Amino acid sequence: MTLSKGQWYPGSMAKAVNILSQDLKIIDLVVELLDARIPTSSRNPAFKRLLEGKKHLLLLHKADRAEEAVTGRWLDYFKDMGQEAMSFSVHNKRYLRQLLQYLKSQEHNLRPTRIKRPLRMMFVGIPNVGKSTIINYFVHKSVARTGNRPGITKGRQWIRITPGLELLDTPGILWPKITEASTWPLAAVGAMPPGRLDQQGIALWLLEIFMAKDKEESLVRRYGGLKADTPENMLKQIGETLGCLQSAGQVDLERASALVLRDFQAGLLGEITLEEPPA
Ligand SMILES: Nc1nc2c(ncn2[C@@H]2O[C@H](COP(=O)(O)OP(=O)(O)O)[C@@H](O)[C@H]2O)c(=O)[nH]1
Ligand SMILES: [Mg+2]
Repeated sequence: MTLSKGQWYPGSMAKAVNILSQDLKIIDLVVELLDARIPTSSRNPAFKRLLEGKKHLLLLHKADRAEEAVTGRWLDYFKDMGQEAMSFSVHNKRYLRQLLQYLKSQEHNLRPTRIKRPLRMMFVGIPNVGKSTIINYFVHKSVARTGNRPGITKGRQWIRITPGLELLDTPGILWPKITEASTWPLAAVGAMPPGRLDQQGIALWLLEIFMAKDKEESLVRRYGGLKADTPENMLKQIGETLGCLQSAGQVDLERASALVLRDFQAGLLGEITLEEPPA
């Protein structure tokens, strides 16, 4: 499946890159959010180029939805690549403490010695990866907000997190790079508008991963006893259990697929990581 980004996202990628490059001029530290369930597909490779020369932390966000052991392997992978990375979830205070600790340590490492001003940071990532949620957390925590100042676009604010650290209240957004391999992972986690997607294809792909990972237990917990040998049969059984029937008594696989995806996105199917680090 090859698709132009314009079919999925408003605005052009070139414009998004342009806005981000402007913002980056006044930023010292960039925190790039990835979805811990799909670290490969949720990363736009263009960020890497744009962030060259900047202090750059990767956050494997929504770690509460991913398998902890696999997230650990991803962190090892990034460490081997010389890229700083941490796991994160807004639902776990431990992660919040770790991130704050990291940011405070950077305040001292990075603060320019000659020009005394706070360290300036921003969050970047693809749509729906959790940027607003994490910024809102800091907005509520913040000790002060400072309005328009030279170097900052009208309508934007710096959120003072600590005396030496300010956060831009507007995230940097790039659309994901949509390839054949990334379409279903992005769709599964809800990072693509669902409208024209092949829901059945995505649901079957998801069920196949649950089966390959021996995680049928999570499905049974939600849908009751399942005795299926293939993703197709599993989807059919789930449809029967949920009463997704067409008039002729056939299972409505489209509706069953939509419900499986909804449950997965609502976190009702347990923790699962859909992409492993490269071997
Ligand atoms: N499970 C989980 N969901 C999260 C977390 N952070 C954000 N979300 C959810 O992810 C969705 C998208 O978040 P949002 O902040 O709007 O993403 P943005 O488009 O990057 O600004 C929302 O439904 C959030 O509730 C997290 O740590 N764990
Ligand atoms: Mg947002």
